Amino acid sequence: MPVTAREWHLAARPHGEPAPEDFRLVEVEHPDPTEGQVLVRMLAMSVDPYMRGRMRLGPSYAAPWEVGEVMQGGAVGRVVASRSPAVPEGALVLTDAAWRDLAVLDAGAVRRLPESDLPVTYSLGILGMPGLTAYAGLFRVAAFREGDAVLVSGAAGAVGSAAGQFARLRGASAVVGSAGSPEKVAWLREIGFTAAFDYHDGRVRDLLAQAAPDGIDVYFDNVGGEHLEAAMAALRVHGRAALCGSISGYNATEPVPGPRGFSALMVSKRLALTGFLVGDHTDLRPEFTETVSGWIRSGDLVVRETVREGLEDAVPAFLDLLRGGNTGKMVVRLAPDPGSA
Ligand code: NAP
Ligand code: FER
Repeated sequence: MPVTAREWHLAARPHGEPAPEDFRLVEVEHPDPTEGQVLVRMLAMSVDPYMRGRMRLGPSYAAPWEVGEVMQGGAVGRVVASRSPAVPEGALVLTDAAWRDLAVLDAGAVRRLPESDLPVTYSLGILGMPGLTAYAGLFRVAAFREGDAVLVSGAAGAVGSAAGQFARLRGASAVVGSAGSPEKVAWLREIGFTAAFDYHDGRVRDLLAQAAPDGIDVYFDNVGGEHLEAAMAALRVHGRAALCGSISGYNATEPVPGPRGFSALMVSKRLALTGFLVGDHTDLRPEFTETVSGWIRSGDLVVRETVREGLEDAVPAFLDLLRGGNTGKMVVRLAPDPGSA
C-alpha cells in the first residue's frame, strides 16, 4: 500500500544565518518498495554543522542540496517492509536519507546496524560519524601521544566532547576545552577536562594563555578563526593540529581571513596543521567501535545528547545547533522504536 511521507525540502539558499523560511515541510506519496528496495521508518535523525555547507552552491567536498528537493542527512530507522533478503523487515539501519519520516530506499543505500542495548541515537553521535571524527582526528591526524597537552574547541559539542574525553582516557597531561556558555564550561570540568573557558569572556588568546600557561602539544580545531590563531600561538615546538571544522565561519558571506603570522609560526615552531574528512578514515571503524563501546560500558566516557522531538522540530534543532543550543550531540527523535521483528 502506498505511504505518505513527510519531508523537509530546501526552499531557498540562505545568505548568512539560515532562517525557518529557507525550509519547507511537504507531504509526498511513496509507492510500495519494488524488488531490492526497503521501506524505512526513521527513528531518529541527525542535524550537523556540515549541513550549512550543503545549503550553498560552490566548490565543496560534497554536492549541495537542491532547492525544491528533500535534504539529506544521517538517520537510524527500522525496515517496515522489505523486498530485499539482505535487509529484512525489522532490521535496524543507518541511512543518509533523513529529513523525512519514511523513505523507500535501495537496500544498498542502507547499512545494517547490530541490535544493541545502547540508545539507537548513539549511532548518530558517539558511536557514529561524530565519534569516529573525534577518534580519527585525535589519534591519527594529530598523532596524539600519551602525555600531550590538548586543546579542543567546540569542546561541549558532539565531536569536541568526544575528542577531549578520548585524550583524557589515553593519558593526556592536560585537556583544555573552549565552549560558548558558563553551563558548558562547568560541564566540561565535570567530565574531566582539566581546564575550560567560555570564549565570550575575552580574547581567546588571553583565555588560552590563562588556561594553558605552558602551551599545548595538540589542537583539535572545530571552530577556526580566532581560535585557530590563538592555538597557533599556544602550540609548542613540533605541535600538531587536526583541522576538523571551522564553524565560526559557516554563516560568513565572504571568505574568512587566515591566522595572522601563519608562516612565521609554522616555520619557527615546525608545526603540522592537517585538515581531514572523516570519510577518509572509515578503516578505523572496527577499532573505534570496539574501543569507544568499551569506554561507554565501563562508564569511563560520559555521553550526552540534546534530544528534540518530532520532524517539525528538525529545522529549529538545526538552527539552534548553529547557535550553540546543544550540549553533546543534537538529535531529533522521530518515532518510538518498535524493536526488531
Ligand atoms: P557540535 O559541536 O555538536 O555543534 C556545533 C557547535 O558549534 C555549537 O554547539 C556551538 O557551541 C559551536 N559554535 C557555533 N558557532 C560558533 C562560533 N562562532 N564560535 C565557536 N563555536 C561556535 O557539532 P559537531 O557535529 O560536533 O561538529 C563540530 C565541528 O566538527 C564542526 O566544525 C563540524 O563541521 C566539524 N566536523 C568535521 C568533520 C570532518 O570530517 N572534518 C566531521 C564531523 C564534524 P558553543 O556554544 O560552544 O558556541
Ligand atoms: C562535517 C561533517 C562531516 C564536516 C565534514 C564531514 C567539515 C565529512 C564528511 C566526509 O568525510 O565526507 O561537519 O565538516
